Amino acid sequence: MKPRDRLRIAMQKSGRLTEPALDLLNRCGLTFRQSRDKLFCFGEGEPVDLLLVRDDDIPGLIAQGVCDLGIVGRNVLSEFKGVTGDGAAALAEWRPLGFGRCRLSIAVPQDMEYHTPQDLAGLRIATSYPGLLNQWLREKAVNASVVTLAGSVEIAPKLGTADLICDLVQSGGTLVANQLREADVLLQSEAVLAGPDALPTDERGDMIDLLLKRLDGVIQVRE
Ligand code: PRT
Ligand code: ZN
Repeated sequence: MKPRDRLRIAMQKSGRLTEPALDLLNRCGLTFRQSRDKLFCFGEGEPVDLLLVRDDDIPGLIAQGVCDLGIVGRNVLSEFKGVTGDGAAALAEWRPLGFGRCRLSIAVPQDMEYHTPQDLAGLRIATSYPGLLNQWLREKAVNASVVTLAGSVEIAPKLGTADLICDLVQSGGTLVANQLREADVLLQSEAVLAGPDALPTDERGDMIDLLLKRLDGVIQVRE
């Protein structure tokens, strides 16, 4: 791939992370010519542009070198790293960003007993995070079957396609509405600045250093 002289950051086009991510970049002194309907947002002052995509595509875009950095949930980054193995997965979490907080949890029907992960043996667990769930089950030496669903995971027990779920939880409202309760936590998540393990050594590397310094200032002021 041809080296680029402008930094390219991938972020969610439309979703929970969009507004807070833009707000954070603005507070780092970065402004963009707004073209929200488009894929690309051109930076006005500094040589930094945005690529607006689905959050699930962000780790892959960084791994392929299409983007230098990305703002994405730790849940999405960790799932990508686990599933793709090494090589392409040489991605790092450069900074936690303090928004988009949630957790990836096991949730069981309200009347099901749960004391330890071993209680899940032989059961079917619906999730959109098969990589993280399988890793956790392996660590806990539990033999359960993982049912991968792209969305609406919380209705799987009611539909009978799974016995319980492993999904993102924030307020817990979705679980209550579906007669489920949080039983165990696999991962505490928030939005993170993701990038390659080794940062570029050209002008883009200098730009990333500057951005990290500004981010640290902004995050410290907020804490
Ligand atoms: O279109 P695209 O693929 O980009 O968007 P998306 O629908 O996949 O993502 P989006 O915008 O829903 O979430 C983006 C990121 O926000 C996630 O990857 C998480 O890192 C973070 N985040 C924070 C959440 C939540 N909180 C959250 N509550 N992502 C999803 N939820 C969902 C959860 O899946 C469940 O359905 O909200 C429901 C639970 O919320 P509570 O409050 O009822 O517990
Ligand atoms: Zn998504």
